Amino acid sequence: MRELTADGNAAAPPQALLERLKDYGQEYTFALWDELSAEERDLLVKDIESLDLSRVDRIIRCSLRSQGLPTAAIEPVPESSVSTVEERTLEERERWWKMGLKAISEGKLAVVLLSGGQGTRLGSSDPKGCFNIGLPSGKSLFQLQAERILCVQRLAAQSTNEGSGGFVPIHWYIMTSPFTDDVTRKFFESHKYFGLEADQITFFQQGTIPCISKDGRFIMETPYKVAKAPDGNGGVYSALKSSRLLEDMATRGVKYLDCYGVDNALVRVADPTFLGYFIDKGVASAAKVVRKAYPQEKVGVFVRRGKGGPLSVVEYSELDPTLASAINQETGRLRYCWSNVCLHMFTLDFLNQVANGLEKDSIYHLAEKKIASTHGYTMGLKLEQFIFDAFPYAPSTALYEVLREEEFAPVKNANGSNFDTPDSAKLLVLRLHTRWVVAAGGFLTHSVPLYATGVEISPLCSYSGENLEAICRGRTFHAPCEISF
Ligand code: UD2
Repeated sequence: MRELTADGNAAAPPQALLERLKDYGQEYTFALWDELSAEERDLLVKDIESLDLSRVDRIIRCSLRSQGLPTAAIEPVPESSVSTVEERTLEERERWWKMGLKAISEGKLAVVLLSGGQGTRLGSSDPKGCFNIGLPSGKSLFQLQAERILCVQRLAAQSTNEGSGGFVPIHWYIMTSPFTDDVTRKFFESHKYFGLEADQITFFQQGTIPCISKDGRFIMETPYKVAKAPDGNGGVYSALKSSRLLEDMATRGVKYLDCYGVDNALVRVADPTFLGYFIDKGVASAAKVVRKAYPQEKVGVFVRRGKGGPLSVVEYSELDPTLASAINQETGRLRYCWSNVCLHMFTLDFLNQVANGLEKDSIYHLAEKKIASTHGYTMGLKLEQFIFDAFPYAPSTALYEVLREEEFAPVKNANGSNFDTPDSAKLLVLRLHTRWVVAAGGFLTHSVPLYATGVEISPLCSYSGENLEAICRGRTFHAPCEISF
């Protein structure tokens, strides 16, 4: 049924908008115009007008064109670029810990949480941070991370002005996407920000970008709405810029940003030792790395692009399988063994450079995904920037090895999958905390966590196993339990 305008003519699509769509080969988004009601036509026009068509077109063209082009030759990261656990001295660890706590007590550190991803692989419609991995405390990933911030704030206050009680809140910038924003804000509100001050948390949304077919045409989610997806965790740079939060950080006196992914049950948020190392090295960017466990592990690997080139990361979805399995004949280890685990540190100065520079780099990563469309689910492409796309712009990047059993417990797939599940993450947390209890002179009624449970230590008690003697020495703990103040 064609809608007619007041003067009896069939309401045609706005000509100027249609012409612009034709300039970009996207005019067929109006193909079903005649079948739309007046309200749906209005929604479609508003949806198309919300797009920065020239920017989106440039990104689509550059990204499709770069497909299959030979990438610069890659080489393994020189071992000299990595601070390994083995070579780190107790003196260094203690010095960096103190340096980090001092900088935190001066308000120089803020935290950026990347939490815009959809928990599709986890099988949960809620944001991943809301997920309860089944610890005795039942705490969500958001709560564990909030309490680690509370613990570091207290340690920082104690380290500088003994007993004066005052602490400097660590500002927590939480990036969401349209898919996670509302539920995330409500989750924090309903949990009273897990003991943090509401005004030390700033939520901001990353951008979205149309999903496309292989020939670059917008996929329509409904006859009057273009299918869109979050623009990748690298969307953090343009989101910080467009929300003017880089200025907000400067106003707060922030110099360093600890930037991490939400789906890691062992993440050491605002890690004082990592911060002290970062300050000591005087670099613009740094990343924690773990040794890759096996060739197909779903982690990016750090590489050097070309002789003496900058450090960058090749994502697991883009690494040639033969390179992933290549062995260093001298060491017997994987040639590409230093894994990216989405634990980054940047100076604010560098973030400003990237936020203004990366925008020109319109090559986005393409991921083939099932896209909800007017024809049911259709195979299409999502366009994403990755947070580690910034590393090649850094004048210097330092890599800081950490042990996966202490700091990397990914929560990616639903229980029942072979790896990176809530159960595997829970076990990693319980095994680590069991070691902490024993090291502090405590006893357990079982030596290793039973499959279902074990002994958990609240982040409010201990950040990385310190200060547990008074609580644990000589005591026996029975699983399941959470050791808290
Ligand atoms: C990420 C890393 C990978 C490795 C792995 C380890 C990237 C691009 N890849 O792979 O190298 O470190 O984690 O677990 O970092 N996110 C957003 N917005 C988005 C997409 C993701 O905020 O548009 C967040 C997401 O909420 C999570 C993090 O980024 O906190 C990584 O999630 P992912 O699922 O995109 O990356 P993954 O697990 O494939």
